Amino acid sequence: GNGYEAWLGYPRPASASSEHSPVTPYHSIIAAEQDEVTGTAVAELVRGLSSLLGSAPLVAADALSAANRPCIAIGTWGGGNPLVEQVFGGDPPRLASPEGYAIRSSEAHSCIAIGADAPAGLLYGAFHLLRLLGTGAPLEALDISSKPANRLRMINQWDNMDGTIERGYAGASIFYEQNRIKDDLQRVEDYARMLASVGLNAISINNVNVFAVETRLITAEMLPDVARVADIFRKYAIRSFLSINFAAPMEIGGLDTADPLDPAVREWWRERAAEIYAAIPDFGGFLVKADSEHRPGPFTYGRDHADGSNMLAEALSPYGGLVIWRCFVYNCKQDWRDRKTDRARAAYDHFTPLDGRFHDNVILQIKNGPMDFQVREPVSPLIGAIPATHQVVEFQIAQEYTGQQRHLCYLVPQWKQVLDFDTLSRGEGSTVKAIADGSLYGRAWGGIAAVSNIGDDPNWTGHLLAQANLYGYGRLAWNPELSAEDIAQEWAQLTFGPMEPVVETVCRMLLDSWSIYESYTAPLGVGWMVNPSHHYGPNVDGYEYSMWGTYHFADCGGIGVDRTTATGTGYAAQYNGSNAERYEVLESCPDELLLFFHHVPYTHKLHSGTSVIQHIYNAHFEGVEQARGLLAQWQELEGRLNEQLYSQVAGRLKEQAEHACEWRDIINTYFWRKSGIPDELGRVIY
Ligand code: BDP
Repeated sequence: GNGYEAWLGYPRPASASSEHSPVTPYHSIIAAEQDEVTGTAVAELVRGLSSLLGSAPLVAADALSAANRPCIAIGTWGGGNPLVEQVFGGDPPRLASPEGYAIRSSEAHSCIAIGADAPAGLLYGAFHLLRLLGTGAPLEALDISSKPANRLRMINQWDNMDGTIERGYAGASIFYEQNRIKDDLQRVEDYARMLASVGLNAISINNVNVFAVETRLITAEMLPDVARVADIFRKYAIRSFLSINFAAPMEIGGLDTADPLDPAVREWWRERAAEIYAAIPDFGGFLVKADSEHRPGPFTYGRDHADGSNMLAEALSPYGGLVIWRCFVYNCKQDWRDRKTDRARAAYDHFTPLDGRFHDNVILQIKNGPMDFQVREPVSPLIGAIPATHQVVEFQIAQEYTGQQRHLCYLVPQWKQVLDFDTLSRGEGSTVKAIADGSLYGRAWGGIAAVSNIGDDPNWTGHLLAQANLYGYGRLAWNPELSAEDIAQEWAQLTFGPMEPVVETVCRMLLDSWSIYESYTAPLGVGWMVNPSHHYGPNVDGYEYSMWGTYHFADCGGIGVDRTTATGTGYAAQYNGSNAERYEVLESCPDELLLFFHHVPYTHKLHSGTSVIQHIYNAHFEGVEQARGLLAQWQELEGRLNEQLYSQVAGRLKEQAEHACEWRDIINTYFWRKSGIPDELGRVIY
């Protein structure tokens, strides 16, 4: 009742009268294999069915008497489950992935069979079937096969060992307290279920900013505890990774350098790798933030990021480990008076010259936009610009700049826009998703990573509806072709039960929410009008005269960052062909990114026909009305869902509507003062 079960509660339809009620006749499970992950798959089926049926299903190793049909049979091809073999016949579907699965129903055998090449596929197949049951989908004539589009489907925890979470908006860490890994890891196990249920297969368990204590996670002192965490994730077919501190050889190794070309440093990392793999044989590898925001890195020694990552890759390679190296590298001591230095350029400028130099087990992780997870940014031009390098795209599920899980902001539509973007890097059809999944350039590794939005709040995400972002991220990482609408609907059905009008209302609210948040915050792609450091709430000049490279350049004449080649920073030229032209030229630049690329007078007319200044006023007034509308829509549902869930969300929506007013008034008044141009409708308070 408090949201803890998230989308895995499979609520037994209260009103059997509901036309969609998922009444399942499947009350037994046949599973012949004994391995750990298959065991998890069976246990999940048992849990899900128990709650849907109201009583535990029977589990048996071989075909049961006819009286126990209909049943669910689950097993790998050739794994000895007679029913799986009968249902799929001698020629099972070719899944072309150890994580793929097939589900087929057979009336003749009175059975639904889940088959796969390997146990991980069975786990994903089991969750798929539960999703069908939980959403009340028809079960006759099922013939499904599915495999993940992306090989790496990763979650990044930004948890610190003192129990805090960098950019965490839902309580404290579920992994750590008082500089130790917790003794009780029940919540970690429940989290592993959530991640596996949406198909995620990798996790880094500590913040990318690795400080003193976390540096020691790779030492004998802490590895037994890390192994306990990895043991849990392994059951759910999830590989564990650690973020490392590039200066670890000095900070904990007693060396006087961390130079990646120094033989003693290389040897030190090899020894660490040996030690880690002795404790965790299937350890995933390292996630690295280097030379970024005061973190150490190879630049200190005059080396580049290929030298740095290759050194770690060499240490991990005997064990099949990966180095996931972040491209969030920029100078955070920029001077705002220098209009030619542009933080947006940095990732591309640093990494394109290195293409082709990375070892096979190095993957570059690229933030979706060139700046930093703003509500609106163009797609990072680095994606597609390093064809000879493995790359994964990084999203932020945690709503750092999108309302911090106090405001509703369903991010799946934003992520879809990124994944569908055509980079034109190899002509038309060079979409981000085809680059991320490795197919466009024939890369062996690729995928998607995202910063988690969970903490130890009872409902995991603070705002209950923010669970939809975690759910949607996983579903999209598995299959980027799913629509934002379908994902929203699935999530709402699984969370609240497949009943109207709850599902319809929740979906509408989710789908409208990104645009609502955008409309009352920083306008037209300019970003950054937030309070420094914690990043919540409006602050018009908070970052304007600081060193972080995050400016809007508003003055009495106009606003926006000139990133054109002719008169600006030249960032727009990092795009290919017609993308570059579209952004360079004022007339063709899309309204929503106008101020990201151009500095324009307030009177500049948008494609919509409205002037920039009037658009700012209008959008902020409309945004507030729409935020109030979210609350009103939710209030319509009072009495139709669990009281605790209802009031959790109502509380957040009320706060959102109030804070939206603060955004509106501060932003609008600021621009009136800057521009001296009043609101045509006379609404703005001076
Ligand atoms: C920014 C966050 C900062 C992170 C950094 C990163 O404000 O806390 O450490 O990104 O991604 O969004 O490394």
